[in-house]
Amino acid sequence: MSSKPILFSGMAPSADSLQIGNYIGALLQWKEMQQANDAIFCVVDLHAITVPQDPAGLPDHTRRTAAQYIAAGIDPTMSILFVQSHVSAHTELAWILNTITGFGEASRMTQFKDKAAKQGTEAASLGLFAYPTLMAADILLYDTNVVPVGDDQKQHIELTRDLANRFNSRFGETFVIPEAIIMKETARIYDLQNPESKMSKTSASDSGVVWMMDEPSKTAKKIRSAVTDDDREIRFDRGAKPGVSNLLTILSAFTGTSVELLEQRFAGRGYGDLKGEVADAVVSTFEPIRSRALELLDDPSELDRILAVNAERAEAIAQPMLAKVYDRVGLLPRVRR
Ligand code: AQP
Repeated sequence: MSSKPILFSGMAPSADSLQIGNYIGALLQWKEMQQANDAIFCVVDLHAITVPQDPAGLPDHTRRTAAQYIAAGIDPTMSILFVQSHVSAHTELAWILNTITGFGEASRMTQFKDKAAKQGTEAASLGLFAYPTLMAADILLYDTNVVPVGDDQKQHIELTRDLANRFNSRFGETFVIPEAIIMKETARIYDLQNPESKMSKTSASDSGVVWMMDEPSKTAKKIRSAVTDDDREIRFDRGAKPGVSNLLTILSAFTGTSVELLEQRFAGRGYGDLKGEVADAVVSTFEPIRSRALELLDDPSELDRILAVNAERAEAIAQPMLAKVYDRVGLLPRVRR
């Protein structure tokens, strides 16, 4: 690696396609940041199994997520793009971090409370509870300087920093303290049918989610059916006009035009025009990404080869860090015969 800052980020393979929020909130930024940083992008499959999931679908979800990273512009020869479970140091470091994490501080993580509430708190797993320490391990293994995340992840990065500082002061200087790069609230995309809720891969209903891997005609139809309001004015107002504001955010992200300029351009025009332009912008961006991802998925052994090469690159950094951590906490090294 060079002298550039080290960047780490990831997404969970929790569906067979990424959605438009993942693209705007993560992939688009990752693609821009991979030039100025030594970037490491992970498909965090071990995070995906912290909630109920279908084991038969997971390998496919994992390959499809990796293919979509590449198709959207992540270069797996420049950046490192790998699957979390392929590098065992992640779970091994997570265990060490669990031993220095307070039960009380882990209990304060709001994402756990939200995700646990979705499935009934009694049914929530210990794995879901320990999600933040696995995430801290993902980040700390690579001497990460920057972690681009949505603002919902801010608390997890704070915990990661606390754990790194705690470990360093208890066992000696070991970890780099990472900084969060918090994506702007304007980069948050809401469900098209329920514009008060965040768009999610695992939304209860499919009708408000725009998938990167959907057929263009399906995508256009969904956008044309987006919920708006009874008013006729095209202006950004998240509180009063969540649907229209969401469409403006999407169009702004896909065209690089500011929301203010879009408001001026659409003055006096109807919602149909706005939806039409959003649909055109999304379809023309997603269509080549979808085709490229399908091409990559047509040759799974080549995709697996890329992931294997990248797992080796990741392991070459992670394994020495884990060995250092084991040494610092006093674990007796295994002698290889
Ligand atoms: N609606 C969104 N708007 C902006 N950014 C979003 N991200 C997700 N949804 C939106 C960003 O995409 C990345 C995905 O991270 P993840 O897969 O680990 O989990 P997530 O944030 O919980 O994403 P989903 O799509 O909602 O997945 P599920 O349904 O599995 O929980 C993050 O960088 C996130 O900020």
